[in-house]
Amino acid sequence: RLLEMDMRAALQRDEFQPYYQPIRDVASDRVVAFEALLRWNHPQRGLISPLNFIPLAEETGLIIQLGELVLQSACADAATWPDDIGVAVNLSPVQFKNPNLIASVTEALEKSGLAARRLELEITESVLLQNSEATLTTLHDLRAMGVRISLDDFGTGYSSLSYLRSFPFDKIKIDRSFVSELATREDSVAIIRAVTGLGRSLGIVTTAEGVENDAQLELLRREGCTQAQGYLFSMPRPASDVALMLERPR
Ligand code: G
Ligand code: G
Ligand code: MN
Ligand code: NA
Repeated sequence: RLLEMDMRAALQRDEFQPYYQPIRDVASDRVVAFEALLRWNHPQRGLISPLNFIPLAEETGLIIQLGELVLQSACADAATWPDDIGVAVNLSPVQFKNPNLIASVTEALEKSGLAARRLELEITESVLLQNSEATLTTLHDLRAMGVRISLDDFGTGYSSLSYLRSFPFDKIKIDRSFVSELATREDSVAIIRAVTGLGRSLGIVTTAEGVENDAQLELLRREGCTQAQGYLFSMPRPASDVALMLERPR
């Protein structure tokens, strides 16, 4: 079992690092961004998935430090990439409630010299669950800085559509559960069609997650989905492999 103590020690020993997974433009087949996905490189257990430590990090508040680390590293790494390549960072609802968030994003951009438009922040519906004034103010402040805001895991929460009215998101990330069932379920095709249509009407980029094969990609292309991400292109890999992922997109 992982303990708070282990996580604190691991932070000291620098065992956390973001991995990167490419996001491709479907029409042009080009890589347009990378999503930062946190990994714990444990000396005994090897790579630990965030599924196994983010909940504890959120309970203990360590997510603030971890989130800071991801944000700073992702901006610093992205600043070394070609300047038409963006970087997407996941934000926990706990981070989002932290009054220091705006300052921390500002600092990450200033220190790295990364243009704000190259940073995308991914939030899930749970951030909007309270739909509080403070949440919306923070989103608008981030947007005013030039940062882009994505709605992650779209379709898995409660009332997704109302969230699209509460804030003008730049991007909708279609949850991978819809993509994985494309070959076997007619209704998944209908859902993908509806969401990409919604994106087009609202002027919001749509990104399909969890794309694992060519049949899925072809269908997404046919439905006019803007971007695709998944094992078909690459697993998440360390920053040192980004050049390779750009050079050899498949
Ligand atoms: O990369 P992987 O599939 O193991 O990620 C599992 C989950 O952890 C996903 O829901 C992903 O959004 C989340 N996650 C990955 N990296 C981060 C991070 O840096 N911060 C937060 N809050 N969540 C992350
Ligand atoms: O919740 P979020 O969308 O941020 O999580 C992304 C998660 O999806 C990461 O844990 C990442 O490792 C995982 N992932 C990325 N591509 C694929 C894929 O093609 N198939 C599956 N099953 N998982 C994927
Ligand atoms: Mn994400
Ligand atoms: Na997702």
